[in-house]
Amino acid sequence: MTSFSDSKYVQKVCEITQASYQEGWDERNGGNVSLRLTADDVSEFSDLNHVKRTLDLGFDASALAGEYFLVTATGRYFRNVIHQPNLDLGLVRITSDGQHADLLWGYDDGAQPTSEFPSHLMSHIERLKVDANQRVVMHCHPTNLIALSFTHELNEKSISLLLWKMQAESLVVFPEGIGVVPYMTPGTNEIGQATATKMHDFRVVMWPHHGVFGTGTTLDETFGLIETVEKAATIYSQIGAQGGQIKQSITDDQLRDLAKSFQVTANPHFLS
Ligand code: 2HA
Ligand code: ZN
Repeated sequence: MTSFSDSKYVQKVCEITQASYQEGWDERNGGNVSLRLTADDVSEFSDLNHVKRTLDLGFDASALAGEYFLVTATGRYFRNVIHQPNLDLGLVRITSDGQHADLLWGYDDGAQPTSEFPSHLMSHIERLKVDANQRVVMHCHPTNLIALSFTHELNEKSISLLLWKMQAESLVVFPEGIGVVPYMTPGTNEIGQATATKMHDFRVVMWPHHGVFGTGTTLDETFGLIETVEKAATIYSQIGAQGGQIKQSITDDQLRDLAKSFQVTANPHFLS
């Protein structure tokens, strides 16, 4: 029997948090990640039989009762996770009443899950309704997307069209576009609910003047989604740096051709 510390799950969360930090998206304690695991996934590990602590969730997560989450700790730094995963990560199991989480591994020096854990769980619940393979929620602070939330109207259609037109990959990677919630206080159940509501239609949601929430079936896919959104926002920033005059761009018709060619369905509310 292997120890969970040596698992591919811990390894991959270490890799992704470090990559996100290197991108500049996780200053200080910015950002958080959760990876959903099933009883089957964790059954091979010998060191998960003891409940170390029980944590209060502060909302009803009964839709996820019995599910496991490997999640970053509150106040900890993405920069450090790779060096001390047993301190900065924890594996929890949602209790049968949905009100608590049993800690089975990690948070060795007394840490707690991220302040955004309710938001993560609410997004997991919502994405699972549309995709049974939903596994990952990732929050971080990509600089150019945040900048865009100051200079551009906070309108899902126009931001999605803008990001789609910044590079041909965008529409292929997020054909549903990007959701946008109003500016709200982080760490609250209210922003969690607003984000989760958007997750019914989108896998990626902008938090204006703060960052982004991305979801997906794997850590690589979720990271790649955020990476693609941020790349498009970066190109927009660079256009500004080159004077801001757009002389030619991808047209709506070319977006339609792209969708057809890559067999994706562009959000019909944004591109008819
Ligand atoms: O984890 O990014 O939004 C720190 C944050 C809160
Ligand atoms: Zn944040």
